[in-house]
Amino acid sequence: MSRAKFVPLSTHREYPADEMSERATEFYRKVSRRRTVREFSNRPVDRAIIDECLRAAGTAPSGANLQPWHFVVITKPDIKRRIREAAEIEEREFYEHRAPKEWLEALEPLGTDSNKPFLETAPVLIAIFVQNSGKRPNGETMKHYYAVESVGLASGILITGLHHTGLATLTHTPSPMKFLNEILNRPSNERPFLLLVVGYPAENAKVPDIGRKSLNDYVTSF
Ligand code: IYR
Repeated sequence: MSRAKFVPLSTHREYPADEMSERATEFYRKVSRRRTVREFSNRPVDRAIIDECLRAAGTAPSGANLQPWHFVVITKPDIKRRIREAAEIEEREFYEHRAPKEWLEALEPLGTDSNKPFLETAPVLIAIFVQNSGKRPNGETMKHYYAVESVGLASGILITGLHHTGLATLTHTPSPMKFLNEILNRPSNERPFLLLVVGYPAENAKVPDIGRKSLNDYVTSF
């Protein structure tokens, strides 16, 4: 016999058809204003806002509802400095030796390099970890299914929530990021997924002049 327990779906809302298209357009307009920002102000951000956005992230769908994510919120200057130092070591290696020419060419329009001052300037860093396994209540280890996909979905909601709130983000992926486990004291079943840089853009911040594909370039229909 199944041990599944069901409750009525009480949270779904339906809207009149014209309101549905307005809502879709309004949401698209809102999210299309998001830009990845690399120049941050040092203005502090209210921790309660970060927590609320993290609550939103925690609503993401996940494989078998195992919610295989962990978020570390970093605001302490000495921890940010250690992360910057470790990230820049990896990034120098990446830009000077490890990255194939093709990769560097793909990055050219973004104007990135191995200097990561935003890791200290921005008021908040959120290190996002994937838990490849977890613990049952009895302490046994259990596998997490679609863990990476699930954390990707949660991260997308987090980025969208922060943008909706009026904050800017940078999805930063120094590679490899194992140093985050050491600095942040995370266990070995957790793998760093993303280092999200969060804050207000610097005054007169600039972003690369790059575009987005149009719908026809990334959608086919049957
Ligand atoms: N991690 C490096 C390189 C980099 C890689 C990708 I893929 C980007 O979209 C942007 C940068 C860096 O952060 O500079």
